[in-house]
Amino acid sequence: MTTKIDTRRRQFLAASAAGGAAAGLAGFAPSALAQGKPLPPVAAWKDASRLIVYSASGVETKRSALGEGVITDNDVLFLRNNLGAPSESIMANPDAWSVEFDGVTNARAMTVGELKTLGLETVAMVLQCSGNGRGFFAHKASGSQWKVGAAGCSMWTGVPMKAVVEALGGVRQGMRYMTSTGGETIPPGVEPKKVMVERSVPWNMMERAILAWELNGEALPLAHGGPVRMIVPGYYGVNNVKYVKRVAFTADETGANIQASGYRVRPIGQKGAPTQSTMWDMNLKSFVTSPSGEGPVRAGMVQVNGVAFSGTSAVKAVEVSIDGGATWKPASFSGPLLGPYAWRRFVLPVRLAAGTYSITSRAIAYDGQVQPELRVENERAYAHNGWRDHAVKVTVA
Ligand SMILES: Nc1nc2c(c(=O)[nH]1)N[C@H]1C(S)=C(S)[C@@H](COP(=O)(O)O)O[C@H]1N2
Ligand SMILES: [Mo]
Repeated sequence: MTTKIDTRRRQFLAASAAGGAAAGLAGFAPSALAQGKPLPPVAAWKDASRLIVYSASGVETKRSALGEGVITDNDVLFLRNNLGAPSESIMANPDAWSVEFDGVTNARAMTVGELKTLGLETVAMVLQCSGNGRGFFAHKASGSQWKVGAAGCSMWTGVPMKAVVEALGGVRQGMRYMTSTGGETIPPGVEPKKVMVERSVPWNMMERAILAWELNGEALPLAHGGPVRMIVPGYYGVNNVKYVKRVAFTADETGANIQASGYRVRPIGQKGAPTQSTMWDMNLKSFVTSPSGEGPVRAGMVQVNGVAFSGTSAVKAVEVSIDGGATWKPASFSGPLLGPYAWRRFVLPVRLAAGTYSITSRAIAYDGQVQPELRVENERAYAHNGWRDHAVKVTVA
């Protein structure tokens, strides 16, 4: 895994060279009420007009709200909770929040206040739910029917896990996983293992992970995991455990359902099992954000704009098609490369006459991978990166 990280860093260097407040617990945002479903109280401060609310635990960013810049702002970043968020009271004194560390030479707890003395790093990272794109599958997989916006690219600031591990005397021999536990209260009468948010990733992900307390320059809100959150850049959303209360280096993966049977890729109709592939690294993906398909487009020059990213290999190039994939043209990058885990913005100017178009994009990575045309059918509708389903249907008048 160490060599993998090094490869990733080299790809990043190659890519650089080549490229150019909380509104109060009770307040529901009025514009959300107008749409039907209100924003959940924990996210009432968000911009409801630019979001799609599926439920209290699933809120998606509209395609158009992903904008044209690189950074996804806090007020439009998607929200996903597997369990009800903890009480706002844990945010009264964020520095007093305590995280227990285990599987290290000197296991002990540390407050956020102490973590802040150990190191500081900012990483630009795509946070994406494993089920982003589920809404394009035909088999009605359970869960929010996300289209493209269960993803955003933001700046996460905190302490490198590596510095924390060093302060605790190093990882103990034989520990193969880094296991993080969410700070939710388990509802009474429920077996903890069934609902607890506890995720294991390969132990040496601690070399790139950070414990973050800031999001895009603001104190990390409870909705996104404040007081402190595990951030594993390049990995799917679920591994980025919010309000983390324990980080343990463990010999085995956690037996919590969310790891053992949840977030496992398997054929439609099959149950999840630990032998199936788990949702760790994100695959290569791109999609168009503008035109968004949310309204008509005027004939003339149009800047086709979108995002491209991967958790395994840097994006080398992006191609755009305005005829549903029959022909492709190379796009150029329209934004800076903010590191190996950020997404890259691309643009292609096209002249569109009146008519209908299917506009889509496909990314090509440094390791030679090309974003596929089709989704891979699977029970929980995870990891959709097929360019055909992600196309935007546009009417030009
Ligand atoms: N403690 C905790 N962490 C969690 C979750 C959760 O329910 N509880 N959900 C996970 C999932 S499935 C996703 S996609 C991301 C969503 O992060 P966000 O709500 O900040 O967008 O958080 C992950 N971390
Ligand atoms: Mo997720």
